Amino acid sequence: MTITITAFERSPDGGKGLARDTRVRWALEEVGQPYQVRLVSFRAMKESAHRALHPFGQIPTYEEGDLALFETGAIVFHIAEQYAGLLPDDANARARAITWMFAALNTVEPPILERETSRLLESDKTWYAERLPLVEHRVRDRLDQLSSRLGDADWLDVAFSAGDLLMVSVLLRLKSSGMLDEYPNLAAYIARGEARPAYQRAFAAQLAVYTHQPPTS
Ligand SMILES: N[C@@H](CCC(=O)N[C@@H](CS)C(=O)NCC(=O)O)C(=O)O
Repeated sequence: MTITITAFERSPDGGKGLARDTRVRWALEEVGQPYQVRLVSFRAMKESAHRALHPFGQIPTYEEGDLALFETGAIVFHIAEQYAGLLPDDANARARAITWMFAALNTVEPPILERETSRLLESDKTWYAERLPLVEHRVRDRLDQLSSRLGDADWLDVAFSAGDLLMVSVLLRLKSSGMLDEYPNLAAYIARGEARPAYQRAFAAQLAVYTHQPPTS
């Protein structure tokens, strides 16, 4: 059955791979499943046809036969359940990998997103300079904890899993912040993720969408 995902027609990150379709592309590349991409504009994302797939009018979505999914975590989990390569067979190791998926999206990503939102939408506010260090402190708290837990290991559990895929994807949001320089083991962990051939293919595919389009006036 053909798998179709949605992605930005024009990603606001200019092809840095931070839009969440990259996570889904990466998961599909890891399990070796071909997929099609339907590009959507910001306007189309808010229209009823897309909202039927995604109630919040966002990307990515995932369609496969009668099944339509939204929420990257759920999509990556579905892919990991359907195809071998992203979750271990051992029941306990599998449960731990799923735990890391939730940890990436529920515990580590929120302060990182808060920092991004603050920088993007609040920099003109009088209280911005006072608030940003507080927000960055919350990010560092999580990075400290994650860095301690990872230690010298290559991956969060025994072998690369969907938990690492989501954690690396979340941490990549901080790449341009300079904050990761304080955590050499996390920087190396992200680099290991980025070096995976499946990530490289996913990154190249999302970048091609951007570079193949003429710039807007
Ligand atoms: N929790 C959702 C978040 C989806 C999300 O924020 N998508 C962004 C792109 S990465 C989007 O569509 N933004 C445009 C908008 O919200 O209007 C997920 O993980 O899929």
